[in-house]
Amino acid sequence: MAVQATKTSHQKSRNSAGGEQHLAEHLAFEMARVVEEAAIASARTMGQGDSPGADHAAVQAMRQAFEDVHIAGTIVIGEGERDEAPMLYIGERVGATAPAGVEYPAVDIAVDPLEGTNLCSTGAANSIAVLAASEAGGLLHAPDCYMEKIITGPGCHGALDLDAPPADNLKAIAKRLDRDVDDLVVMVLDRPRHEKLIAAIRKAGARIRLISDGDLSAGIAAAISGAGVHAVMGIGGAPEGVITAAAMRCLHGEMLGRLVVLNKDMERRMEKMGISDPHKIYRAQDLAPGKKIIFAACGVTPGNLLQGVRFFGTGHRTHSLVMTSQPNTVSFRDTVHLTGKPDRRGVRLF
Ligand code: VTB
Repeated sequence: MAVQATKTSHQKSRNSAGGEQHLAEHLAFEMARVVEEAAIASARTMGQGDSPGADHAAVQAMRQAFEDVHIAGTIVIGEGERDEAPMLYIGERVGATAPAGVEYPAVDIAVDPLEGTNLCSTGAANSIAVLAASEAGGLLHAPDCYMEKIITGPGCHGALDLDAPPADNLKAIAKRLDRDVDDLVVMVLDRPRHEKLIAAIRKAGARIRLISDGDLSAGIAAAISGAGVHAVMGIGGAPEGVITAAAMRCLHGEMLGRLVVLNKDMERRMEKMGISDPHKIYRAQDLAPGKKIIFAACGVTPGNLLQGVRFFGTGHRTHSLVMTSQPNTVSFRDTVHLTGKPDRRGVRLF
């Protein structure tokens, strides 16, 4: 049996003084368990060269873990439409069954059970299990398309322009961070579509880290000083963009995003999803407008921000980032899960 804190009931949280805050913190704790379960399951497959298998393990574990969370949850960003995803599909209801007479809070959830499936299957850095949650309506129902993004830290509010040349944005970022452009590190997805962007960043003199996947964890790193990344630029997934925005709401990072509309057909699909202006430039608060945002990510493979899952025979250890916007808390959670018989080794400090 895993060693875990005892659960308190929501009824108690609601009735106590500051109950709303307790509820947010308690829910964040439960959400941390959800991403940890997904991370543990997928981390077992690390380096096996089986991306679909890694993803499946994460999805299954996450779906199961939701059954212990005291919410009336709805997946708003997930594994796809109902007909293409058996679990965690968009519109799926998740959460524990409430006893008669008890109503659990309605929560919208955006999940990416394994962000960076290829990273996990090759044992590369920075794959994470991640989710964002909010009161109903607090997360944009983003279509599964691309999004053009710039993500930086809290110091860059109002300094970015998605239509400006990369060199101008880099100058603005450098100025806000009290340094020169050639001191900056920019993360960019290594894709042919970024050829011009990469050339422009190089010409401006900034340093680059090309990543094969995972602009979500890169975006979070850009908003946490000391993580060694000052900006993320380029085109990545829109669903990942919404989850990144939820993290930005907790970290006060600056983010601009615009959906990439390739044709009229896509424009019509967006209209159907309630997006009337497909060319709109979104900020974090537009993509994740919820008042009560919860964000939880757990490292699968070792990364910039989070350790990967470590297994040691009688248990395993996870490292998660768990945040709430109200109260505004950012916690790094280092958890030893003791699942086997007690042995001589016990718990290590690090
Ligand atoms: C990015 C990246 C993801 O998808 O969002 C990317 O962060 C965008 O799609 O890890 P392409 O792979 O088509 O460029 C991922 O690579 C996978 O979800």
